[in-house]
Amino acid sequence: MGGGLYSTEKKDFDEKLDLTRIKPYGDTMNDGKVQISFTLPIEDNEKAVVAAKELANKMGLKDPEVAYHTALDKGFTFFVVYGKSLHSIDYTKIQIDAVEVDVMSKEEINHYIQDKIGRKLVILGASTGTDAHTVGIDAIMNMKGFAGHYGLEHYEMIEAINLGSQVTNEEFVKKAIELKADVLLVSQTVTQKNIHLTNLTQLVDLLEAEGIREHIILICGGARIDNELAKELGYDAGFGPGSYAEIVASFFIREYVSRMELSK
Ligand code: B12
Repeated sequence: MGGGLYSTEKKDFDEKLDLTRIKPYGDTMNDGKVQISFTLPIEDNEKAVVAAKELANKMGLKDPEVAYHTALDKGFTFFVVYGKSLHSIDYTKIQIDAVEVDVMSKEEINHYIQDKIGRKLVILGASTGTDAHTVGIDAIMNMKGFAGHYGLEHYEMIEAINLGSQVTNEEFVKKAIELKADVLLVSQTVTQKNIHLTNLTQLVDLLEAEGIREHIILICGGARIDNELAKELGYDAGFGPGSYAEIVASFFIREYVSRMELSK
């Protein structure tokens, strides 16, 4: 009888999860199987396939196989390579500086602002600098929100003003002063040789020069932003993919109230 439900046959693959030595999971635990893709500036032919395997080997993939290759243009070939990563990491040693938020519902947020602050909070947001990506800031701020989560414009106790994209830091700061904003939300899709990181720090410098940095809760977000990076750049918090209005609002209302209490 073959290996059925009651089989005692020894399996020829690993089944044990060891968090101190985790590896990619392909077909079975710890097999290290990964798939990577890249483009090489060479013609698509048999020699190119050997080149791609050799490169994958140097990247630390054992027994690489070219699963797919196609010419992108003259002199350019795209590859998908499958192979076995030899490396592992100790997951138990990883420490991250994530924003710890006890997420409230929209109703709880409105009540919290009403009870503890007693007025609407003014939230000003934009995609700043040259950044033309608006979908992220719209997801957090616009009435309909994102993936079934209403945006800040839907909250009665929040005055949400979304300036859209390509707003210069100067315009943004001017508007923040004019509207007496309590919270600034900056969306930034970090692209093109990190120019957007420079733009983020320039905003901090401008707020400091205007003497309003410490009176404002300054938050940034975007696909390549996390809390650690945001703090390094001088922000109070940073939010990446998977963020929704209620997560961000739960953070800034508590932050606002704790600052109010500290200044008493
Ligand atoms: C749509 C799009 C565009 C559109 C934007 C139109 C518009 N009105 O927004 C256009 C065509 C203009 C565009 C242009 C460019 N793009 Co584009 N674009 C995209 C695309 C396809 C989708 C982005 C998107 O809308 N995501 C959906 C939103 C909901 O996700 P999100 O932004 O991450 O937002 C979430 C979180 O990050 C967070 N969040 C975001 N902002 C904020 C702000 C705050 C305060 C908070 C709390 C949270 C938060 O909450 C959101 C919801 O969970 C992505 C690829 C992809 N599939 O992601 C590329 C992508 C972002 N673009 C890219 C690039 C390179 C460009 C260009 C530089 C291309 C070029 N060479 O011209 C230009 C730059 C133009 C410019 N001046 O900025 C790259 C960025 C690469 C990188 N990160 O290293 C990507 C990843 C494509 C790629 N794979 O190469 N793009």
